[in-house]
Amino acid sequence: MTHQPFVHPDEIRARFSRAMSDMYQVEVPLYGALLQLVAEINGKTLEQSPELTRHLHQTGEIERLSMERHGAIRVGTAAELATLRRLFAIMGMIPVGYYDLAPAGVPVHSTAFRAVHEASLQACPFRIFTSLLRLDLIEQPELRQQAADILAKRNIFTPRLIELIVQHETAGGLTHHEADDFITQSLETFRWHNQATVSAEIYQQLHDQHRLIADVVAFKGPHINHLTPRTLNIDAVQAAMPKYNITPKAVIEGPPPRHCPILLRQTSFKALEEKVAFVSSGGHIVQGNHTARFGEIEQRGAALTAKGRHLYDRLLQAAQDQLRVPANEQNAEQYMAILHEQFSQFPDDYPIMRAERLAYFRYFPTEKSLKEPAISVQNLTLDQLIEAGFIQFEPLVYEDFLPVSAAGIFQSNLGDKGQSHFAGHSSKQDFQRDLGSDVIDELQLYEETQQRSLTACAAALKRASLSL
Ligand code: OOG
Ligand code: NI
Repeated sequence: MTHQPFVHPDEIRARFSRAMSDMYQVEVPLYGALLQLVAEINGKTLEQSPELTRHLHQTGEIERLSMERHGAIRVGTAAELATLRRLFAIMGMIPVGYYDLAPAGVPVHSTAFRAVHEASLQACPFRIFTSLLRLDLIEQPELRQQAADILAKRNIFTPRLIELIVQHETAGGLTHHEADDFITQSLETFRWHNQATVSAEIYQQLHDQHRLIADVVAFKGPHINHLTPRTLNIDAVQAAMPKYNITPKAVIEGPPPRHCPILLRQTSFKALEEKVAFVSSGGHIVQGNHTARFGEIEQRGAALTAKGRHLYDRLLQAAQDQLRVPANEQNAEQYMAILHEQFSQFPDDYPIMRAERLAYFRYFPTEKSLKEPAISVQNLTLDQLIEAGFIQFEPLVYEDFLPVSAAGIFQSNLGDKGQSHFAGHSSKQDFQRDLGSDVIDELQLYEETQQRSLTACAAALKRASLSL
């Protein structure tokens, strides 16, 4: 018997990411318009900034820029979440991080399925922010039970997709033919359905409890609710959106603009009102609307250490406390001014951020380290090697999400009214039990990538090791 080679998970992920983007452009044409705007502004930004262009070449990010995006879905049951984990594993996407959004008034908790090694991230950085609805936060017991019953009846995966997941688990990979089939079949899970699975009355009850609950419970599957390309200048895209007839949310989430970007800045266009058919118990169709799907953009910066993240969280909280009310159209300018003021306390210079251990970096051997006799560098520390021009460094890109920002994105697309927080306790354990595995600690991943780059520098300098 001849052995068919397996397709690399990175390749399946890259193809899946493209297929999702193609499908979403057809489903939500405004997302296509947003992509064009982002590509135009990325092009201009690169022309105007040779320093940024050099940095993107050095780290290889230039090659992943146009294919970079994330998406988001919301599921209703533990079984759905656990099967998604097995589905995403086929594409090398592993659950990283735990995000509890209940304190911000969104009844879900979430993880991000993504590649974890820098080489895989370089091949395709596609991530899916995946939320599990917390039915335990629905107040009325009857409605809670009704929602659970509706969810228990649906099956969000095609039979062939389940076969392929099992095939991957038993054989250890998918052949070309199977991978093609997998992409076609998995798109079915994330497709939009313009027919609800419930009557208009039940939809309304779910909606009155929380719009998000209706979005998860009333439909056949976890439709992709947005996709997000990476922009090099989020302020420019935000400002240009209205000219393209795209209405942006009031403020950009995350840190203020900086010379040395950190973490993640995000903004979105408001979710569209879409026609939905509801089926009454008598079997006739009632037309209605549902608002859930939107487009988003993100600008990524340096991954922060626990210390840097602590500082970020503190300054963001201080800015929000100072504003007193949630940021909106009326106070957007004031909020940005406050944010700017607060973040003057966060060093905006890579060498200082490195010296103060606020961010993670990747280290590269320079030309000089390849030419000079290795003997002269054996006893130098990392700082001395940098000083002497043997090693250079670049910030490591943040590959994850931010709970406060995510809540802001959810909120702007769910309408601003509604509960400001849920009292239920945070439950990473429950989430991991439902997922069927632990989530990976993202800081550990950044630490490992940073260390691998130091090990590569040590090898180039013919040294046994090199540490911070
Ligand atoms: C997810 C919102 C969070 C992000 O980029 O922070 C998110 C959702 O609306 O389902 O995608
Ligand atoms: Ni998003």
